Amino acid sequence: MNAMILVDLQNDFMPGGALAVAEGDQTVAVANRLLPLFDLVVATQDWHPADHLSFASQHEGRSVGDVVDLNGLSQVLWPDHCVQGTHGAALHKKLDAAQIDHVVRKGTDRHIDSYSGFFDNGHRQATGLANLLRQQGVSDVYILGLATDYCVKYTALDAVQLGLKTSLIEDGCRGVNLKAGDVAAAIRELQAAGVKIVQSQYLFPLSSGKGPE
Ligand code: VGL
Ligand code: ZN
Repeated sequence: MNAMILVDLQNDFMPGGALAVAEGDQTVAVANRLLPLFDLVVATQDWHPADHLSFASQHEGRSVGDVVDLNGLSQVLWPDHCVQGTHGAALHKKLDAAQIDHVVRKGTDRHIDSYSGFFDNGHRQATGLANLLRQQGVSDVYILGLATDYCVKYTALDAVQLGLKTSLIEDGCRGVNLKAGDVAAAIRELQAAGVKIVQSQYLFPLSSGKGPE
């Protein structure tokens, strides 16, 4: 069983959003084109309470981009984003929602961030995504979305660690690049961890054995 994991294709990560990722909206067409290929499609949604402690606004004297200690974990401070129930937290309206089988929400606990779709940043709580994939007999996951250097990266690292055959669809991802080179470094780190880096044009049809793979 193959599953597609769509990471955080939400308005706040799109151009004009609160935590805009350059060209973030270009990932949506890639997603829509690929969705029919998959047995199961899961979308993650960053889903924060309004007072989430990853927001710089919750820390007096701190600014976006600062790094603080949050309950023993290093935490980058972000602008307020993906607040539960807001337009910014909604999935992009052009994403073909009819093809999404499950939505997994993360980052709901004020006290800890959750970049990965599987676990919070301290690996303390699971979101249920691993159980869902196991129940459905998924062996292979293909990941795309936002942002390459944060939520996509940690979702892919957890997937490999869980024993899933994991591919990252590189052209279906865009990154924050808080520091120049962050995206390239994330790709190298994923590759070293055993994630296969693929391009969407070579995924069709998924199991033909054709193409460069
Ligand atoms: C993300 C920063 C904060 C992401 C979410 O989706 O990559 N990045 N929250
Ligand atoms: Zn977030």
